[in-house]
Amino acid sequence: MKINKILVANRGEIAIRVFKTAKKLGIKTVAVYSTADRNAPHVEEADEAVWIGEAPSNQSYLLGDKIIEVAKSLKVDAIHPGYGFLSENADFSQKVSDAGILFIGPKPYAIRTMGSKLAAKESVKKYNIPMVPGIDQAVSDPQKAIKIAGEIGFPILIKASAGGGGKGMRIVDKESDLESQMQRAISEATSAFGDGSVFIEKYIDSPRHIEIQILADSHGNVVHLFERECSIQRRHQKVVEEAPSAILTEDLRNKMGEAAVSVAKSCDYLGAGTVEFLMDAQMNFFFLEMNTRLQVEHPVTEWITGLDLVEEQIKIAEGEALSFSQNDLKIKGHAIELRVYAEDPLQDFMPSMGRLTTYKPPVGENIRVDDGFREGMEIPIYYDPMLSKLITYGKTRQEAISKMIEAIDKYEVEGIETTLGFGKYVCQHKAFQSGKFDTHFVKKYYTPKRIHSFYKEEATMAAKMALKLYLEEKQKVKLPKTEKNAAVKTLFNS
Ligand code: MV4
Repeated sequence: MKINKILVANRGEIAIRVFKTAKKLGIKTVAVYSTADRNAPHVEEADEAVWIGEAPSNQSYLLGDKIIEVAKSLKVDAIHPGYGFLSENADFSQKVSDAGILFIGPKPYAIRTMGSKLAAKESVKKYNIPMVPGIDQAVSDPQKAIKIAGEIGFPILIKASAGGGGKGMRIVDKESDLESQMQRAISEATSAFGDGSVFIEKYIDSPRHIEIQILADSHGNVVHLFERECSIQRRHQKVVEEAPSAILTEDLRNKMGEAAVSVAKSCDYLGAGTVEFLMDAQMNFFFLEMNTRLQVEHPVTEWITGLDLVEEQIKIAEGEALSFSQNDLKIKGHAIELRVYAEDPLQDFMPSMGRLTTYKPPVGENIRVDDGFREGMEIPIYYDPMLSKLITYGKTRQEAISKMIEAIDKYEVEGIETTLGFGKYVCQHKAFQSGKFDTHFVKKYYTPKRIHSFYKEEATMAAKMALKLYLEEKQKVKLPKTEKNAAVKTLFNS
C-alpha cells in the first residue's frame, strides 16, 4: 500500500528527520505539537500541524488515543513514532493498526517480547546466541538467588525484566549483600515499572557497548547493517557513537551480525531495529537486549552504508521487499556522532536552560547536523535536553575524528551551556583516539579537575586566536607586512 500522508508522533530533530525523507518521497506530512512547541521548527517543517495538548508529555506527546484521532481526521495513512515517547509502546502500535493506519515499526508482539528482558531471553533460546552467564527466570527467593550466584560467581548483576537503559540494575559483590540488594531491586522495579520481576547475570566488569542495526521486511528478508559502537556514555546517556567500531574484526562482525539477524527472526521482527551486545575484554560478545525503534544514532549507519533508514522503514511499512541482500552491503569509511546536550559539563551536567542567542551549526563537506532548534529559541524544560546531533565522516577513523574536532570548533552557540567542549575533550583523548576504551571512559577520564584545566586551556587558546585575528585586522592597513608580523609575534608570545 502506497503511503500518501505521514503523521510523526514526536517532536524536535527526529520529527524533522522523518519529514525530510517523507518530502523526498513525495509524501505529505503532519506534525503534532504541545503548547511549549507552538513555534518549534518541526511544526514549520510539516504541511499540516495539530495542537494536541499542554507542555508535559503526558498531556501531549504520550496521548496515543488523541494522536490517533488527529491522524484519522486528517486521513493519515501511517504514523511514525520516532524514538522515545510512544515508540516502544505495544498497545499504541496495536491501536494504530486497529484504526486502519500503518504503524511504521514492528508489530505489537515484537515490541512486547523485546520490552521484557526475560521474554527476550526466552524468545532467542531456540537460536544459538551467546548470552551472559545467568538465569533466564525471575527470582524472588533469596536462598535460590544465593545458590545461583554461587554457581556463576560474584560479582553478579541484578536486573529488572522490565528495565532497560540501566534502570534498576544492582551490582552485588558478595553473598552477604545479596538478600538486601535483591529486595531493593524488586521494590524499585515494582514502583518504577509496575513489574517486580528481577533476574541475575554475571557482572561483566568493563564491557564495550556494540550494537547491530537490522532491517526486516514483510517477505521474510532480514539483513544487518553492521555495528555501531556506543561505549562512550555518561550515566547510561550516550555521548559519542561511531560506525564501524574501532576494534571489530571482519569475523566478529559477521558473527555478531548473524546473531542479530537471529534475534530479529526470533520475534518475527518488522522494520528497523537494533540488537545490543556487551563485549568483554577478551572480545567475547553477549546478547543484551533489542531496541524496537529507530535509534538516535542511526545517522552513523546511514553514512557508512549509503542508505536512508527512514526511507527503508517507510518502504517496509508499505509492504515492499528490501531492494538489496546482505552481500550487496559494504562498509564505506567511518562516521562519528556527538550528541550535543544543553547541559553544563562544569556543573555536573546540570541542564542549562535559556535562550539560544547565537545558534550557528557548522556546514561543510562530511559534516551533518540533525537538530530541532533555531537561533533565538528558548530551550523547553519539559523534554530531553538534546540540542542536536553533530555527525562527521571520513575515509578513515582518524579523518572522521579530525573532522569532528573541526566541526566542534566551528559550532557557535551562545546563551546556554552545551556539551560541545566535552565532546572535543573525548575526541582529543588518547584512549579514544587509540580505540582502547570501554563503558567506564567518562568515569575514568572526566574528573572535575581535568574538566576545569581542559576548559581553561581551551579558553586561553580561544582568547589568543581572537587576539591574533584582531591584530591582523587592525594592522592590515596601518603597517607594512614585516612590522605587522613582528607586532603580532611580540604580543602573542608575551
Ligand atoms: C550489564 C553490564 C555488565 N554485566 N550486564 C546497562 C544498560 C543496559 N542496557 C545493560 N547495561 C549493562 N548490563 C552485565 N551482565 C553493564 C551494563 C552497563 C552498560 C552497558 C552498555 C553501555 C554502558 C553501560 C554502562 C554501565 C553498565
